Amino acid sequence: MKESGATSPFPIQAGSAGMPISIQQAKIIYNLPFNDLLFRAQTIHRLHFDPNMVQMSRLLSIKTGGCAEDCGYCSQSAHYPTGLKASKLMEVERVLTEARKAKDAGATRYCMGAAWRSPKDRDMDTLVAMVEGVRALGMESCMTLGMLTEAQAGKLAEAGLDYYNHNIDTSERFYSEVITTRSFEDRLDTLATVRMAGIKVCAGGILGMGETVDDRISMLLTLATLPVPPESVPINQLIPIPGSKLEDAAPVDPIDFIRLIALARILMPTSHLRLSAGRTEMSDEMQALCFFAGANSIFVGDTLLTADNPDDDHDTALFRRLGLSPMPLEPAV
Ligand code: SAM
Ligand code: DTB
Ligand code: SF4
Repeated sequence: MKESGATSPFPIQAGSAGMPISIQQAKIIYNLPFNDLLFRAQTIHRLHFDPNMVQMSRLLSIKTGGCAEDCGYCSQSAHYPTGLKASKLMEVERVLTEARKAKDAGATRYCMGAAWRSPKDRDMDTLVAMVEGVRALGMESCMTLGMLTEAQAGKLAEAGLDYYNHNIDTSERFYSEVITTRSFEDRLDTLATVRMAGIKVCAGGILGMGETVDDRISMLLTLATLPVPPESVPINQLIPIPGSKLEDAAPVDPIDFIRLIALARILMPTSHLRLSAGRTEMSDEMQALCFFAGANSIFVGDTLLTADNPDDDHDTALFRRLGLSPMPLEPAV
């Protein structure tokens, strides 16, 4: 049996690294019969990854709440009455205690997030100590701190920061519907600064904020056509936060979500694709289809930054049911 001919306008590798793809082509791929789309995504996935291995990251909010930005989805923005209590930057030892626990629970990457528009220079030494401490534990380090200057990115790179997370969140067109205190261009500028500093890039977005399917595809194309595509691509399903601007946003159709994961895998064949926020609302069957479509990374542990995530027992059982294993760290070169 072969893939239905009428729906195969492009070779299986269309859109993979080095082959530019238009929004029209991406839409045709996105709209393929579901089985054809997933078959293509899984075929590409297998060229680059062990299909039964999933990378595990653990998040910690090192500075929570009171953020000056007005991101409409966020529990931590000072612009919305979300009821979240703000706190100061955590002490290094507390962060490292939590990182040790995450390592013992199987996470290989430790992601530290701060509710900032950008870090203050006076906090850089503390942040550097956190990165050095996490790396000394033998874990990959990741930070997400908002916009960075070249000097700040340089300091984090020198400390050994492996990844910087900075999401573009949605399409350029829809961006200002979600956030007004910074621009899509600001986001791309920071991504370029991070790349120039030699830090690996983690950049993705959120589905379920009221955007169209075209917005979602456009977001993926922006990521896939960066001068170097992100090594890590988190795809979040909106966790509607009571009090936030997007508290009543309509949920994403699960099939649309899985289609987008498949398209992301086809457009960014060698990136780690993370099934990020929103897994508590996804059935095991939906997550299984996301893994089949090419997702190969998750956040583990019962809390993301401020919101709930499936607990370890649930994920362990899910991995057992699906025959998945934690992806080991690649040996450092
Ligand atoms: N302040 C930094 C920044 O905005 O880059 C870092 C932290 S911020 C919480 C990291 C990312 O988490 C956001 O860019 C967004 O994509 C995701 N996120 C935040 N709140 C979310 C929610 N309620 N549901 C889904 N994803 C969310
Ligand atoms: C990403 O794309 N998702 C993570 C991480 N990068 C920093 C954050 C998800 C946050 C979910 C809402 C919360 O916990 O407050
Ligand atoms: Fe602040 Fe980041 Fe939340 Fe936006 S997403 S309000 S920048 S913590």
